[in-house]
Amino acid sequence: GLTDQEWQKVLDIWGKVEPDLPAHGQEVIIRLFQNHPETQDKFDKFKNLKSVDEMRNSEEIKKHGTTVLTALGKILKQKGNHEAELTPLAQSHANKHKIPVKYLEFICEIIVGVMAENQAAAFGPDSQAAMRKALELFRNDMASKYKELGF
Ligand code: 89R
Repeated sequence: GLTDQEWQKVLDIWGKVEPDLPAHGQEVIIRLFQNHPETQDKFDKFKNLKSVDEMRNSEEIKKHGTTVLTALGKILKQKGNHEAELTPLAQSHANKHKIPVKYLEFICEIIVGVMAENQAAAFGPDSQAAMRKALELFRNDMASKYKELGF
């Protein structure tokens, strides 16, 4: 797990991201689709978007990015006691959307990268390390739930 200090760092930096959640979310989804096109194929609603320009102009991408980061923020705020949040998320992402743990790794890495660019001043090495630890915990707990579900 993370220490109280590490959780403090995670929630401090998340507090800086939150006022600008749609912009961060949009960037995360676009970069995910650019760097890992196989992830875009999982979305019926985004399959039609071909160019980065189309993605930038898509309100749906911005909306979905906001949904994803809002959900992630709720999870982070549980400071590891995220059982209630993870159970339905693991169920939908394993059984319905069929999202491998590897894809969760991709998006977590991109989230750290986008935060590092947008929050350079506040997101120092200690904060980055704490955020990576929190996202790793999230992924590990998702992986356990996937296993329970036989995915
Ligand atoms: C949250 C990762 C990921 C992450 C949500 C997160 C409710 C594909 C998070 C639901 C939430 C919340 C929803 C809506 C959702 O057709 O409308 O549980 N995601 C829906 O269904 C990833 C990754 C992929 C992925 C999908 C698809 C849908 C969906 C498809 C349905 C969309 C629709 C990994 C890259 C935050 C907790 C490919 C994470 F933390 F990992 F970033 N989703 N999702 N998601 Fe999610």
